[in-house]
Amino acid sequence: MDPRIRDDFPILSRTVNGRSLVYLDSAATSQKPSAVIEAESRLYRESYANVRRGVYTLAAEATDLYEGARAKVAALIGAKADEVVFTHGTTEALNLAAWALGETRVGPGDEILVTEMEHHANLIPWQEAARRRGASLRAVTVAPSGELDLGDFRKKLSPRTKVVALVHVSNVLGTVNPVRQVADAAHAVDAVVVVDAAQSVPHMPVGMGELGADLVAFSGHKMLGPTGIGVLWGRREVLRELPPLITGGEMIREVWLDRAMWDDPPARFEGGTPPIAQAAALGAAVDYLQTLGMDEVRMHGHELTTRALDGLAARPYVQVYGPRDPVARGALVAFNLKGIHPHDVATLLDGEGIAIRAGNHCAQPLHRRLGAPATCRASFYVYNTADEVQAFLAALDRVWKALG
Ligand code: C6P
Repeated sequence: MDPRIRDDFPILSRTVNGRSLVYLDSAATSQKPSAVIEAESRLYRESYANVRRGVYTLAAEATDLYEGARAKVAALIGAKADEVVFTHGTTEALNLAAWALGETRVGPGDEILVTEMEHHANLIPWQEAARRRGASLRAVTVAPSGELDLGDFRKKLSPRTKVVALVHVSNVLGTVNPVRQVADAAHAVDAVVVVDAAQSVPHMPVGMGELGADLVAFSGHKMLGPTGIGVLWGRREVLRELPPLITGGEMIREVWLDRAMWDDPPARFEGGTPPIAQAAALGAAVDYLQTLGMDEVRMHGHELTTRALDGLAARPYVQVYGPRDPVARGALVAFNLKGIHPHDVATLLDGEGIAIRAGNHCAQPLHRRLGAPATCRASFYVYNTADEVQAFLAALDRVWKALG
């Protein structure tokens, strides 16, 4: 990756605590290039109106930008535009999936299968669906290697399984799960496959055809786009059979006083005024990523993660979580400094202008399995450099010297 792209990200030129900012928390949310900031602001300045409602010029322009963003997202993930539902983020997309599948596919005695490495966003909606429908929730074990225990998955998958919901890339372990393999087995028992792609779509080429899932969720803000917009992609036949979670304006075909007829997807799932400027900005983020090339984005993440993993492995005071092989990983590493609380590590790094995340990363059951209530996590994106990884590793040595 050409390091000159850093100039595209205004925030990277600021200092934090008197030092140059080293932002290593892109798994939480990514920074934004000027093109994205400008696209959002331009829509408000030049073409702002509500979408899909007005016949006047501004409304048509705003609608074109909104629908244009949908087409760009679809192209990025190898999908058709009408399979892309805009939501407010991964969490909302997964709540929609869990609610709608609960209504249509899950009943008393059925099972929903998740994994122990799920972010709460892909766990709690399924707990609720199971509770509401009198079904049970089961979880595939995570092996000590940080990978899914596929033997356990095969054992737990049965004709009672109606939904298999799993994360593509774990936001803690970095593990890249074999979604295709899981999906093929799940489809063999007629289960619907839902994938949380919040940490994969921003970092690697992900084609919906090859992935093999039925519903896939991700967020704009982790892929250089703004907050407040996300995506639920669904196979056309699957989306068509699902009821909406949010009802109201613009998601209906016809309304009577006592009933209503839903519109077709994606409009069916986009009740109310959608995130219009955010969609335009997400379109700009997709353009930016496409210009870099998703293969290049993945390679860069892989390079930095390899450096970080090598550096951490060389430090006996560090415990790393997740697969050792960087090829089996997304662009993030969770770790602990032995005997030191992760918040202390993150606070001392912040003193040097280095931003990492510390905590349970919204994955408490996984942390319980790891035997660590919390971890530190460094995550990388297109604007990070090898020098920053080096600065981070050197700062860890100073933390260890101070507190170890
Ligand atoms: N993980 C992290 O620091 P939202 O907040 O809806 O955009 O995304 C939720 C979400 C769902 N699944 C995975 C795998 C995720 O990583 C996230 C967001 C952030 O790890 C914030 S907790």
